[in-house]
Amino acid sequence: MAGALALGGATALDAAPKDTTDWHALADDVKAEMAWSFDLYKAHAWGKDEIKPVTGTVSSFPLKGHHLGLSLIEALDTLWVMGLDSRFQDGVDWVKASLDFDVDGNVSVFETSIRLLGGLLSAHHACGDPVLLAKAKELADRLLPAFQTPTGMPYRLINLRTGATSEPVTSPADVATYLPEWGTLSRLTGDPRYFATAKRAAVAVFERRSKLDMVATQIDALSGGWRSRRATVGSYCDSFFEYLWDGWQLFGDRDCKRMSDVCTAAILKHQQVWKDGSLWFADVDFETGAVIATEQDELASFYGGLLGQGGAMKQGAAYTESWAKVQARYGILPEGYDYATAKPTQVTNSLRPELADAAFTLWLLDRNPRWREIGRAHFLAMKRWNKAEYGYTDIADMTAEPKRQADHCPGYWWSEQMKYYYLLFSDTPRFNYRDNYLSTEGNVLKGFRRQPSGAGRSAA
Ligand code: DMJ
Repeated sequence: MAGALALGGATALDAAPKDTTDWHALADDVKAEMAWSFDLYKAHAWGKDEIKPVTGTVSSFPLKGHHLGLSLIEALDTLWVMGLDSRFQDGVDWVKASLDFDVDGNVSVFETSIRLLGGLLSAHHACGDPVLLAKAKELADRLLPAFQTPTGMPYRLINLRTGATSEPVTSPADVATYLPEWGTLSRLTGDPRYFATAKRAAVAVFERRSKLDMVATQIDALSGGWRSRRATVGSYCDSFFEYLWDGWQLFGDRDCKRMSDVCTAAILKHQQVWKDGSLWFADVDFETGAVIATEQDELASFYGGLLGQGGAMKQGAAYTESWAKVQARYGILPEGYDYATAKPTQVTNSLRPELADAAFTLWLLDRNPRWREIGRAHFLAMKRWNKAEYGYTDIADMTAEPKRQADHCPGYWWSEQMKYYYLLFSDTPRFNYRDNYLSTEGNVLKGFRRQPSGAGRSAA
């Protein structure tokens, strides 16, 4: 079935046996797993950042040793779109009664924004409660001083209470993954500073691109100088590219569209590698285009969806199929994979959502059933290998037989793949499948439909 869409015409898709999957029953299964996991989180880790699904203990993130209810906040809009309304309300009530950002500790500006700020905004989009918006605004105001640099690019870390900043050496993803959340905040509050700050940071990265129109993984927010030469679509650069497109998709910002087009053209020109019929994107020197590495981050597997959104559907479909082949071979993707040797380079998997993200994004674009199949395989493998006594966990070794579990459930699990699966399979009337926006963290900032519960499904 590989490349069914990309190759066009008569393909393996035509010859495939008729799919008899009951997609809505599969969606109900996803919803049941979400409810089961959330109830365990509530019983053993309520208000904590992360549950450890093997031991039933907890871990904190993004603060060290202090909890902000990360998993609960990340779960909110997923619970809502699944119609798990009483659990959604329990979470909202906790936020209103207990969430306090006045903590003397350092957080990653990027992680805090995509996860907590984005989680609060998507929950607000779901129910309209003004307290959620007020909390989101308070958090953004605590993060804003990080952007006070000569370049407009933020420091990587900020102290939530004092506003003290640290770690000016940062990455394009850390610098420029703000526009959808911060632009939404500007729209909702009428204060233009959030959008302007986020856009200035994104433009600052773009303006420092090389003559090949490429950016690298590390940059100094104070001097604006590059601290690396490696261009990649994986970790450190991934969501920079994503949010350029998203600034256009969500706000119609033409500068964002232009920047996105320029970056995509350079990636397709200098990084595209076809090997044995599969498409990969090499890491290259951002000034010369010379190949530096053939290793791929699993994180890069989201990129097929982004290419499809930007109009490069052939490459987007092919790249997603490349990762789907690895999934078919191992069940669970490795955190690192070398396309030259066709072997994992890192055997862990941090309960990653990226391939499900790409499948859902491509399905929104063309409704090719192939993307549902990839999402189904991702979900069923997760159920088989990642399920533990107290929820879903990372994998320590995906090559071991049976696969060896770690003991950690990242916050994004609650916001990302569980939502992608459900939206991919359910045809829920709570979501507008034609006009919507999901952030890099899977937070829905546009496209929820509030309507009476019990309304039937429709594939609108
Ligand atoms: C998520 O937190 C976001 O998608 C981020 O942009 C990178 N990937 C992680 C999940 O793997």
